[in-house]
Amino acid sequence: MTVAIIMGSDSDWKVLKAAVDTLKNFGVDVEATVASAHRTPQKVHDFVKNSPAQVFIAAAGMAAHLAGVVASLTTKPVIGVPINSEPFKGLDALLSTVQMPGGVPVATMAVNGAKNAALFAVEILALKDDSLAKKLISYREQMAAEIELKDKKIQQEVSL
Ligand code: RP5
Repeated sequence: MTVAIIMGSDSDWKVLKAAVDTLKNFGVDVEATVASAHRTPQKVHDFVKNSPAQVFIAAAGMAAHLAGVVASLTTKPVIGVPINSEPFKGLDALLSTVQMPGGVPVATMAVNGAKNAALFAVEILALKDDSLAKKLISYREQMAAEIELKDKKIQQEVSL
């Protein structure tokens, strides 16, 4: 398994599915599990210590300590995804995830930024994988082409 996704609750899955889909589209092996820094700390510990993954994505909402705890257990790159939840709309999770003490970094994405977490993981893996690097270039080119199409449609609307 190349990328491991850990989410604090099954309620986070609706956000994390985008990360799994994106990684699969790039042909990257991925596994995903529910494990909570607060509710199942031993499971988080055992999972991280036993995982062969090269990159971890850790996602949680509210007092989101999961990514930080995962980072404390490994020297592999950890990408944090703060999850939007009531009543603070993800700001609580964003600050809990991003404000790591010096020495234990977490690469924190936007609130609900699961797709970018997957892309960032692919970028890390692509440093040592030419075929993944080429796929990333194609992905960016396709994205730019789609924007150009959208721009053409707007130009048509404007000139009507
Ligand atoms: C966090 O608390 C989870 O990551 C989730 O985002 C949030 C709410 O969890 P549930 O009450 O939905 O299980 O630990």
